[in-house]
Amino acid sequence: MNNRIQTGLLLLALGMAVPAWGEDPNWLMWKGEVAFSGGLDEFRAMKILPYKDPKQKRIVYGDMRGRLHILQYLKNGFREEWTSPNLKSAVMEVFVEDMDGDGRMEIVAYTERGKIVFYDPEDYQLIWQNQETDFKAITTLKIDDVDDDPNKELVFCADNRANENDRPQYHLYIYDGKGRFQEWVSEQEYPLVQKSASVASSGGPTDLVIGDLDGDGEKDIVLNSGYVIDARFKTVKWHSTEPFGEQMGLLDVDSDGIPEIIAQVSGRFLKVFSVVQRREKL
Ligand SMILES: [Ca+2]
Ligand SMILES: [Ca+2]
Ligand SMILES: [Ca+2]
Ligand SMILES: [Ca+2]
Repeated sequence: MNNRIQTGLLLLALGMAVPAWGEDPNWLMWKGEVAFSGGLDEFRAMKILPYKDPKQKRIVYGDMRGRLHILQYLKNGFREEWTSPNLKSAVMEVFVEDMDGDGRMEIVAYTERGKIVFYDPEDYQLIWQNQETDFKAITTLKIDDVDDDPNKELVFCADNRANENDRPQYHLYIYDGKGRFQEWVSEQEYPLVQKSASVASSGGPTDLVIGDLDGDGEKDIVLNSGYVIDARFKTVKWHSTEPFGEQMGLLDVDSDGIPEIIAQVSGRFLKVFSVVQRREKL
């Protein structure tokens, strides 16, 4: 989760107005012509798409039928400017990031069934997509710079079982954002085990956040299944027996210079976890 979204989540939690991705708060108001409302600015599969001409307003979103859409705001409202080919399963999330550090943004999206695509936001050409056979599913993905090279990385959890009939095997992956190759995959599996009344069900982690959670100067990857993994050395820093929540943000609530995990459970309630103290902070 990037800092802007973390800030947005916090402000939302505090009941304050949420700025639009940290940019000009009036941006989303379309100068009074059209207003976003409800949870739109929290949606993961919808982003504002900057344009060379800042007067041009565009939005990119992915739908659950597997297509990306780009809307352009003209005088009288939105016009659909482009639709992607069918990506074959629900779009989980859309990002607008400069993955290779060349100063130009790319549209990055991933689907429920494990397809990752990069599109050029100027001419809408496909820049890259992964092999269809790579993954059975991707359950969460974030973009951050977690190593020494200046490119951004894709950090994600994916089910890489070979056959549909095998049990799911959720591993953590790091892909280089420029070369778009696999830099690392965890040996360990990271399932999310959820216990309700009597049954325990297992799936993949549904959220991850990245930050230095123990103050050693190295970024850590937090999976909502309860794992904190050093992004450089790939060691497990903490395994909480309790999952953290469905959605997470990072905030230093006690001003010791090290952020805590703010986790949302049951769709709205917040818990705070300290990685330093390896426990829920009460
Ligand atoms: Ca770029
Ligand atoms: Ca990097
Ligand atoms: Ca650390
Ligand atoms: Ca702290």
